[in-house]
Amino acid sequence: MALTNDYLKRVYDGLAERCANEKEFLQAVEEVFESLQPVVEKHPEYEANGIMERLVEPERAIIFRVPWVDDSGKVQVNRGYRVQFNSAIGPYKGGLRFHPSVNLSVMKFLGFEQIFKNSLTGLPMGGGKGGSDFDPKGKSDREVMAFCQSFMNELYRHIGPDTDVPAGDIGVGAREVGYLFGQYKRLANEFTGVLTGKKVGSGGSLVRTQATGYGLCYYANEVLTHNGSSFEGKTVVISGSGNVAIYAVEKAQELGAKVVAMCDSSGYIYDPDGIKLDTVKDIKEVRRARIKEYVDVHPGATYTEGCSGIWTIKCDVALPCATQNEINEDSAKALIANGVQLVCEGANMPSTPEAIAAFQDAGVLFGPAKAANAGGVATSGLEMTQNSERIYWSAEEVDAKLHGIMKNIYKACVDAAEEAGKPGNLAVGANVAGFLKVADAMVWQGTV
Ligand code: NDP
Ligand code: 2IT
Repeated sequence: MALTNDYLKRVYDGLAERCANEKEFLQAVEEVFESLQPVVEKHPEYEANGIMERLVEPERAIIFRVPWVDDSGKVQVNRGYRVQFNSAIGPYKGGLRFHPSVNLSVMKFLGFEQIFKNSLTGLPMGGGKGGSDFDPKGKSDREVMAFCQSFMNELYRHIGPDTDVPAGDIGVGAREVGYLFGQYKRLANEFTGVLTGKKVGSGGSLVRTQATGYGLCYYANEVLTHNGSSFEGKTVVISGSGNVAIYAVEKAQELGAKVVAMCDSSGYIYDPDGIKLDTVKDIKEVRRARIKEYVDVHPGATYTEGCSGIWTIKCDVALPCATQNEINEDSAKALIANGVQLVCEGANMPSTPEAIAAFQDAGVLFGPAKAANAGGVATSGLEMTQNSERIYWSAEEVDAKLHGIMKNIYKACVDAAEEAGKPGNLAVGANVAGFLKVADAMVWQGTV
């Protein structure tokens, strides 16, 4: 689909010229704009208020030096980012990513997506994202701590429980959030809910660790059940083997599916008898080792170098949970040829535009990232509520709220898709439903 609406085309073309090098950001904006054409035509007040021009420009983007000393005594320097994209409906909220591929384009695409995702949760959270090109892989705990403390030495002046509340993402888990939180607490002399994903007992919420993966399966389950199907007996492929992937496997198995493959950035494992998650947790969560070690413990499984081959494995349901653009057109075609029924995105923007078009043309059910992986940030929102109230909810309470939120998001997507004249198109539904709330708040607040 191309942009035919004059206003959207003008704003997009201007952005493409100003941000010519930011290809991931432009990809995310184009996908949202394509969905919003009927909405912008129906609501002339959005053009009159310059909503789209303002929406694509972050309210603030901070880039900073992060110097730290490695174990050999050498000074290292990384680049830190925090993109505070939109605060129309609440304080900026979104994760921190530590990965060598991090650059301004990646930060801006993630921050932009976060605006609509957070809006879909129904909780009062604006959109933001941050991170660094620092690679925690292979670093000692002391090096990771030194980096996190230096990162927070700058970040702390830009965040706060009512201003901006970061959390984890790729390369940022409980260990990193702990070092970041400790340094914030020391600098600000405050124990507040300034970060989410904290350790349970130190301000963290039960179920936050599991929330993105569980929420993804709750959403996928809604899609399946509303299409006369379920996870029961389904063969599932889940890419990645990090936080999102591990808890997606756990919930999919609990719902009766057989998960046969997982991967890391080096390669993928295929276990036709079903993945033994305890082994994966031991390799990834306890030992921070490589997924290929799985086959040493389970000789019936195979390991193949390279991760894109995972999409050639026959499955009914595919849950990409690693990174952006991990499913290209060829991978999408391989999945379709093997009879995939549902693709539901755990990672952010894991399918290229060509892959999404291929799924839609083939009638494959498609759950877009903004909706399907919103359970993580939704539970971060629940952590913020618990911190503000200075109480903890039980695991059952948090899980029930998460489940309810994912059901509501599914319904909001279905209703908005219908309203936009694209019944059943959950990608359009997610963009429209997420956008309307933010756009109306921006109109209400005037030109700020
Ligand atoms: P983790 O760091 O825990 O795990 C990331 C996994 O993806 C690892 O297996 C990693 O392999 C793999 N991976 C990362 N980058 C690449 C790459 N460039 N190519 C191939 N494989 C890669 O991160 P999360 O599980 O937290 O995040 C996974 C995805 O889910 C991301 O897109 C993130 O933005 C998204 N997400 C995360 C949420 C959360 O709450 N954590 C919430 C919503 C979305 P390796 O170890 O080899 O690097
Ligand atoms: O992409 C995401 O939604 C996240 N990494 C989680 C953000 C959060 O604030 O919990």
